[in-house]
Amino acid sequence: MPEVTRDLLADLLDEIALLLELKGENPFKIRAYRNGAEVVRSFDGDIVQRAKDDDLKGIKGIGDALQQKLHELASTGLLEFHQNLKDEFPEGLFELLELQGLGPKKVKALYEELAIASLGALRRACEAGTVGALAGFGKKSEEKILTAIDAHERFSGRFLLAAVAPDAERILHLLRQHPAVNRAEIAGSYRRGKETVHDLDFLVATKEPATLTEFFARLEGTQEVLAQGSTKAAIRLQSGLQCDLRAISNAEWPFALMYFTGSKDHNVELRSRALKQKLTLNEYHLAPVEGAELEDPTPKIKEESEIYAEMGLQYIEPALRENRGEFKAAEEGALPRLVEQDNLRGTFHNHTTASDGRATLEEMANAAQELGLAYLGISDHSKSSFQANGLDEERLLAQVKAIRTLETKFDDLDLYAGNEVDILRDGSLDFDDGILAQLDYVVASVHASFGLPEKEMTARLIKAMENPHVTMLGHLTGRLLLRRDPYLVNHEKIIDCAAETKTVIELNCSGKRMDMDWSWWRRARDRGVKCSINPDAHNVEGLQNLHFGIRVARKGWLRREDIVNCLSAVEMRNWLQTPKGQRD
Ligand code: DGT
Ligand code: CA
Ligand code: CA
Ligand code: ZN
Repeated sequence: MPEVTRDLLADLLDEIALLLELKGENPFKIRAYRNGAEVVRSFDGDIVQRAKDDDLKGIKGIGDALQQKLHELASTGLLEFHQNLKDEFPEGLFELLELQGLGPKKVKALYEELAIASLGALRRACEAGTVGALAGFGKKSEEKILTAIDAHERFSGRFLLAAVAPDAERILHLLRQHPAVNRAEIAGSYRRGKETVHDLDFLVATKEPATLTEFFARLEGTQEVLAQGSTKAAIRLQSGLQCDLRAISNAEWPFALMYFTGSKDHNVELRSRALKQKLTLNEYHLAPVEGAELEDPTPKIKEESEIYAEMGLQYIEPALRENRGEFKAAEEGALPRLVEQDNLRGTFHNHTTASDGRATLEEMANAAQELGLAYLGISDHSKSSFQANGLDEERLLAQVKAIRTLETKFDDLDLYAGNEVDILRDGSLDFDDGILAQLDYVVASVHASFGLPEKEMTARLIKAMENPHVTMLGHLTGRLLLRRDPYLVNHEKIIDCAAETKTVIELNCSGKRMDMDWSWWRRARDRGVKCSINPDAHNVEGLQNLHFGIRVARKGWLRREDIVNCLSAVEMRNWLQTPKGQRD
């Protein structure tokens, strides 16, 4: 039985709503399930236990039918109603629902009119023009569907760092607790802090490799054992994520850790540097090439860092191992001292129930304090983001007042009143300067008109950055990882303008964004642009994403001094009070 969690209950209700929509059921019934999912997600209390105990009476938004289903699901891990509903449709239909822009109504039409129930069939039908001929579709939506299928193929099989982290750390912990394990680590893209990963690469040093592959194949949460041998195993988790295990000896540990951490490009360069020193380097050892006479014998290597030392290099942190200049810097002793988790003092860009957040101002402030932050900025949406319940002038000013009042109740947490103000199509802002001047800071973001050509989009952002009240640029490209491509912007020009206007660029570390991308930060840093690591939190848990933000900042070569929210509380107050153009 899968572990029953709040998310599982809520997701299942959402899935039922979707299935009912596919069936063409009555909209009220569908809405009841959607609402129910929302109630479960935000319920203040142990909803799972109450569902198990069949104690859901009187919870607003959960009627009799839902109570009974939640109880069945929570107590057995399964729901017959859901299973039966699902069995009415072919499996491939659910893949179609994952396509961007293709809702249940359209999927239903494609299935009923054209018997399309797989991505392949849909692609062929679009290419043959049969979809465009269908009522409610047309040439344009046919093209859109093809683009969505392309995107789906490009993204499929990858997972968000933030989404895999709980499983990753859980399994790592179990491996480390195993009595036969000397060392365990997750190598690969996860260790390098990539924002998405294809699979997880576990390594253990042990004298009993077969015991460990056996143990690994039996881990809880495993859906399928893909391979199990004497030193290697691979499993697929219920989430679909593949996990590999390699069991090696203590002596091989540093070499295997280096090799399987990658990246491949980094390994290739490292190995070719070894060869120039008449050494062979692979996942097992560092040794003289055959027949080579070396002046100094290669010492016994126990740690990964000693491999780099032996090659005359500074230790290269996993985050930097992408062969993007780290070797040259390591050779010159010029690697940056990367920012660390506990350097972070506060954060901006967080939402509350005033717009589309799920936690109140008080709840967010309490959570920030519990996390040990010294300051918290609140920036709800502005009025043009009506889909997100954006604030108008009046509500915004009332919120500022509420923030000022609440602030007096905290001794060791500074609250800052900001706004995530929409950058309108022409680059003007959603509030006039008189309003913006009353805020402590402003995050400016694009939430509409994504389709502008690069030149116009860049000019639009530049115009916003030139406003003296705009403290920082929010989620630069609007990308949603694995779902929506970035809109077109000229990063070089934006970075130059940020440097000139002293506009901070946000590293939006919401798990699905990680925007601006890590690959641009080194350039920004070298131009003197500052970064603000912001979780774009829409609930209390969202603040936890700051951890991932630090990992990605490290990947972007950022140091503590490059990140404004590493400033102390006092420094931050001064910084915000300094006119934008005079900040350093
Ligand atoms: P991923 O899984 O796509 O997110 O990215 P990685 O980097 O985790 O890639 P993965 O799991 O295929 O392999 C883990 C590491 O193993 C990779 O970063 C470097 C090393 N590796 C794999 N294949 C090769 C190879 O053909 N040559 C070299 N030099 N290294 C390899
Ligand atoms: Ca991997
Ligand atoms: Ca792998
Ligand atoms: Zn936003």
